[in-house]
Amino acid sequence: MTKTLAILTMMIVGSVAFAHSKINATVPAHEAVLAAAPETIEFGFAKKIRLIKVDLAFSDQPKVPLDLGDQTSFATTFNLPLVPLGSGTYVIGWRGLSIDGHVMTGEFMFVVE
Ligand SMILES: [Cu+2]
Repeated sequence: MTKTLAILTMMIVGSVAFAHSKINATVPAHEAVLAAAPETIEFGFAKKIRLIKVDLAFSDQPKVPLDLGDQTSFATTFNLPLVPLGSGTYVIGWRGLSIDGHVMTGEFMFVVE
């Protein structure tokens, strides 16, 4: 567990490229270790962005896209339902557009024990 977490953390720190509006806060918090999987994930930005895509990589499984529902307009906070998959590592990747049309991407992750 600890080794996996360390490797993932390095991967995330190395790949995150924030431009424009930085991600403010995520629920669960980045690198949180939880007793149970959350039913929703939430993430927020200092300035409005428009989400293009959010996906979930669960442990060693391939990425699957998450349903954005009606959250496709410019906003500062997004809240998406999460299908609980049990114990493992959840990496949430997002891609969005800033107000000026530039693409922004990022990731955050948490672990369910
Ligand atoms: Cu720009």
